[in-house]
Amino acid sequence: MARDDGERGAPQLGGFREDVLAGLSLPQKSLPPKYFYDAAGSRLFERICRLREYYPTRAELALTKKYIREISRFAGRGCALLEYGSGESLKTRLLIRALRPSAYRPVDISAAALLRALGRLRREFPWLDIVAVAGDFSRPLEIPDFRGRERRVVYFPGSTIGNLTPGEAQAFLRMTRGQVGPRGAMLVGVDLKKDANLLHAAYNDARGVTAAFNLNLLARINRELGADFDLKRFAHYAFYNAPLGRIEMHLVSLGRQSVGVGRHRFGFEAGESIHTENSYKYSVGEFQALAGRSGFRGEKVWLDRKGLFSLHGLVAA
Ligand code: SAH
Ligand code: AVI
Repeated sequence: MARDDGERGAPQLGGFREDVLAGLSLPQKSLPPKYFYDAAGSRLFERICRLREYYPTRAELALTKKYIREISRFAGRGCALLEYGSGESLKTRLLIRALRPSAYRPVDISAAALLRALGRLRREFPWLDIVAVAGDFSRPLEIPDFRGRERRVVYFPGSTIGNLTPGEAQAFLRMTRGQVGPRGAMLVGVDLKKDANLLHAAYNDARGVTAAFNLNLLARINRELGADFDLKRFAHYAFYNAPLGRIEMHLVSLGRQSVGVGRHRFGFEAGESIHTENSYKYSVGEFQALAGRSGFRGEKVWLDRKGLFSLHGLVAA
């Protein structure tokens, strides 16, 4: 497995500490969602994907199964496949079976999730050239041996693009447009706008797995940065912000308190929150317009039977 720590060999922990201290110093405290995914966070996310209320994984899996022939005709058999935020590479296995890519390059910030996926992929596809890259896709990454003669296709499923702001999503799409070149393509999974009650349930599951996923961020800061967050004094809070078209996740302080992170202290008023994640929802037209501003043209779009989730096939404009 290749490891890319982003800043020329700087350890990832440096970035984590700086980002946490900077985020907790803002008037609206906030933490980047990429830090959810340590080994425990990746496991919790995999449990979220199997929850009754969390429809995106099931809907995307179902539409991928249903349209796999069209999807593989669009991407082209034998292409070189690069996946961002691959996690457990669940839907990817369907693509690999249908596409028989010449190479597969999964990229994820969670080394633990990548390693588990890698073992399974190697057993199931012993013929496939796989190099996993542990790194942060919000920074330039070196992808080993991706620029051969084959068509290059980037796969970005799961609506992970929704965790970026529209501006960040546009910059990310521009970067991938450069990576796939003029003959290349992109497959992007995008969660659709829908009834706010359905959205609310998906991010407030009855078993509290999403709450545990959210709170694990504080547990991780305690573990890795020597902080003293008292997890019982923070509560998971998620709601749909309709004007901005996004689910917001927060951790709300249950009382007035002060928390230490290494040598630094941060005060919290009762009810004050740390904003931990946005999950943007797009209509088909909104996402195609965003892709259009990023050097792509939306050529295909596949939806699940209930119209909950979309998979966009983008080509270079
Ligand atoms: N693609 C999978 C997982 C989606 S969860 C699916 O569809 O189910 C989001 C994934 O992106 C996680 O595995 C997480 O570790 C990864 N991720 C989040 N931010 C990242 C970043 N900045 N760089 C690389 N990987 C990231
Ligand atoms: C990875 N990402 C697309 C998930 C989402 O739905 O925004 C992360 C998540 N957060 C809470 N539940 C799931």
